[in-house]
Amino acid sequence: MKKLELAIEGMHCGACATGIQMLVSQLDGVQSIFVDYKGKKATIELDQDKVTKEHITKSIEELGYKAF
Ligand SMILES: [Cu+2]
Repeated sequence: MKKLELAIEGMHCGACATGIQMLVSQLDGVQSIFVDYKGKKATIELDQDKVTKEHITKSIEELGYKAF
């Protein structure tokens, strides 16, 4: 299991953070995610054999935010 921190741009309220959390937590291989709206970042625990950082950032970008 790997811990990953992502910076997220484009969130304008707490609901944005919750929406990202809900989406990413449903991805196969994601063990946990916490999105910090004020800190503009996400902390994710993932199984590297099942999901890549690229897949997660792409999913977040499809919601209309920028993740890197
Ligand atoms: Cu919002």
